Amino acid sequence: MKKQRKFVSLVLVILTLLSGSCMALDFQKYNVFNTDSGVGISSLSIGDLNRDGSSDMALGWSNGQLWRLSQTGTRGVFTGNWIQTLGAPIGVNVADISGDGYNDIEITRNSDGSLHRQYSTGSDTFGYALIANNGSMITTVLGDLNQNGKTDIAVLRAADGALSMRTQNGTGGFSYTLLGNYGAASALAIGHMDATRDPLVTDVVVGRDSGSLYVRYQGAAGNFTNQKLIAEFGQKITQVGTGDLNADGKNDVLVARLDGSIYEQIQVGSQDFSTQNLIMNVGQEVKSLALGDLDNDGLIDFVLGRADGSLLAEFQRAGGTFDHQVLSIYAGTTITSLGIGALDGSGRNALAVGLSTGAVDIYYQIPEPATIALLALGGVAMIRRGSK
Ligand SMILES: [Ca+2]
Ligand SMILES: [Ca+2]
Ligand SMILES: [Ca+2]
Ligand SMILES: [Ca+2]
Repeated sequence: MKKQRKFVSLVLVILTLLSGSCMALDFQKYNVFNTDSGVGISSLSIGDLNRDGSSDMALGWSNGQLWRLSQTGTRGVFTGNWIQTLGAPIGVNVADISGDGYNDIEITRNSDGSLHRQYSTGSDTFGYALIANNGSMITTVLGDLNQNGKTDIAVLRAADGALSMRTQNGTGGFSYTLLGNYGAASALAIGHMDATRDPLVTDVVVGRDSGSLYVRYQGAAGNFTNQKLIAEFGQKITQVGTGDLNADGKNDVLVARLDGSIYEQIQVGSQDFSTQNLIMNVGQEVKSLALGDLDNDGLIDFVLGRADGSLLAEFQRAGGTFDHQVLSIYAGTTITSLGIGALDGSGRNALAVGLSTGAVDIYYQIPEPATIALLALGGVAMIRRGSK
């Protein structure tokens, strides 16, 4: 009798899990790191940094320390290593920018706009150099900007909107090119923004403080003279991102305006982003934004950190609609940085969140229903054997 009740309750648990998972995605939250007290996380970026094939994280601290967190074989457990200190809040990006096939760390220092690098020199060693000094705060994005398959650096200086690129020469050096000036601007993204062209052609998106949104299209390799005004938003564009937001195979532009309005500019044809939709208004400034497929259904989602510390996920569904989910509320805290990537051995994406309190939290997807059912069936079989 007792064993039968156990079996029935197990079946009920399975049914509950299955029905619950249809509505909202469940996440398992781990606090994986904390800085020294009083020091915040200013940035994070995901990528393999110790050449073992598993993704790690570069972390920037608000006091300028650079750390790397390496994934272990256990979900939610990372090893932390200090790399260097640059004395002021820093931004970090992980990608191969030396051209040897291994990920490096690109670093920007907010106080003077200086651009630095730590090149991977071994399984867990790095070599430092200053790349350039830009004089005041910059935003940078990494991507191939001259159609040679090697990752370059796009640089936007906030104060005067000077947009430049540093293209890597494949042996660790960079060539500098000024692309244009935008006045005050800090929203920058890159992407393949004209689907009629070769996929290697990457374009640059700039959002100005005045609210103007531009795409600078790449013509011949590394030539960005062709600029198009896409839309006017009437107030500061705080964040931009690129990705296919309606599953038609063409990249679109996601825009966050200072008042919390989130828009999409849909690519409707070659160099044509004339369809604009307001996706939502979150009512406050968006402090951080990440695009990626957070639920592994093949459709690009986005996650944002609102000024009041709310962590919101928008899951793309068929037809280009979005399911809204509040993942957490970090009251009184700024969500400074977000990253989407595979951060355990499950092969499924997770969300990494960097906070002004100094904490780094990771939201892992709980196993999908099929996996739960298989595990549960194993459990049922064991109970049956035991009851004989
Ligand atoms: Ca690794
Ligand atoms: Ca390149
Ligand atoms: Ca699209
Ligand atoms: Ca998705």
